[in-house]
Amino acid sequence: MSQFANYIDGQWVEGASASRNVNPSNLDDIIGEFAQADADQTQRAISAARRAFAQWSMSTPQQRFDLLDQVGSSILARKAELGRLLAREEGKTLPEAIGEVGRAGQIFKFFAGEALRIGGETVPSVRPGMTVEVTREPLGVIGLITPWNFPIAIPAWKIAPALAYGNTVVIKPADLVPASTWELVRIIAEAGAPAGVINLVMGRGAVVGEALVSSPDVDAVSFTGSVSTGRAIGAKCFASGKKFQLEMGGKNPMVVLDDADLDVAVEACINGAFYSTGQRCTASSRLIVTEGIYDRFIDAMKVRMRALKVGDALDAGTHIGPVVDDKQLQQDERYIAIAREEGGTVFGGERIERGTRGYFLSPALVTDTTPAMRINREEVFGPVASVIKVKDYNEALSVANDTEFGLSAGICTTSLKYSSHFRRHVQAGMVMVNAATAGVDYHVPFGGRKGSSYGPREQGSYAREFYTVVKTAYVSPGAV
Ligand code: UN1
Repeated sequence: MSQFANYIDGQWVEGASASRNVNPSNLDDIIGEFAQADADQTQRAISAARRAFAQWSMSTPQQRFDLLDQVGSSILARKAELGRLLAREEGKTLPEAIGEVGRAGQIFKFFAGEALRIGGETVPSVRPGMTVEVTREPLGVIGLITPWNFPIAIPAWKIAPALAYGNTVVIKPADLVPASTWELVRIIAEAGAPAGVINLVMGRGAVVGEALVSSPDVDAVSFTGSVSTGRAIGAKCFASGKKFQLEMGGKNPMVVLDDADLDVAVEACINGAFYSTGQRCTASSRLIVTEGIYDRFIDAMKVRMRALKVGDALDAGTHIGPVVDDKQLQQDERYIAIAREEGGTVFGGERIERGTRGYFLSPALVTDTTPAMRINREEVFGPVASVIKVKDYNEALSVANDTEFGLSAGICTTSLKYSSHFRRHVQAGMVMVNAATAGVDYHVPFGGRKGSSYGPREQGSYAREFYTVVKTAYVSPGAV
């Protein structure tokens, strides 16, 4: 069986121990043994990143462009193979996984260009003879902590801007799915990143994550994951004076109005709620439907849901892969049970047997729910969507905003009036009109409001807000 090592200061280093990466579609398929770093090894990675920062922060935009562009090309050239690995370790379907790898490649291409576009401003001073110059500088050593649901795209959208703007990186991928990030780091190393510029420390949050957030040598932490972990990380970063950025949960509403095109609405809801096994922080988990279309919508959803094939992520024709692991499967089932106890009616949501041992769950639609029920307040992170019936647009909007989250929101309507009003008044970082709440572009800002996010946006040119620091210089010609 393969052994996958940590990458520290330009060297592959065995971990203090190892952990097994298992295919959730087939528990007999072991992807490999992955090194587990301890606090000491994590500290060595941080020190290496600190040493490398001196040079990398002074590298030319051309050097950064060349590295990131090469990484992007290598990822894109290996899209099919890396997609297969990703589908095997995480359980999203092969087309979804290949799509995610493609997105990672494009992100590196985008940030290669950004390295050339850092720029700055020169502003006339209010004082005679003085000039003011506003520039951006790299921040330092960035600690990255990434989740299991996008094992290559999320590491890519944190590593690429970090390096493009002259920072060095220590990344801890999710313990459950380290293989895709391991391959990504190998690609970056082989593309010629100098020793210490990128470091990989795999292992548990309580050990590696803890060492990253508490080290005084880490200047900033970018985290994507759950609300509880994110808040704990934020508190520790604040206490040790680090800059931090948190992308956390969602309870994203999808409003379906009477005037919606029914086919468009059903497709958007099926995709947003159930694709990628609903394991996206952008998933449409609350379907808010006005009464005139309600019955037709529910009937059409059930017809579409019956036609969805749940199965092995690698099988052609699978629409929904397995749940990522046993713990998540139990959480999905617990929420389905809670929804029933609170008065909901559940369609689907059953464990399914397939030819292999895996975590297969049919998609669940919970009707007869009210906004106060836990199924409408807490993130499940599985193929489970609830439906809330409302009278009209106004009630739909107020239910949509009745949540502590604010990541993504959608509306299906043919009305310009309602779609315009919704775009302006829904409290979310991203709004989709006649499209799923999940599945975003790679070159525009990503992030949410309220309890979903903290700190500047990720992705697109907005990423520079987090990955650089601004310097304001006052320049006088001196005595003339
Ligand atoms: C998408 O919907 O395309 O963890 C991306 C997540 C998000 C990424 C979603 N950070 O689900």
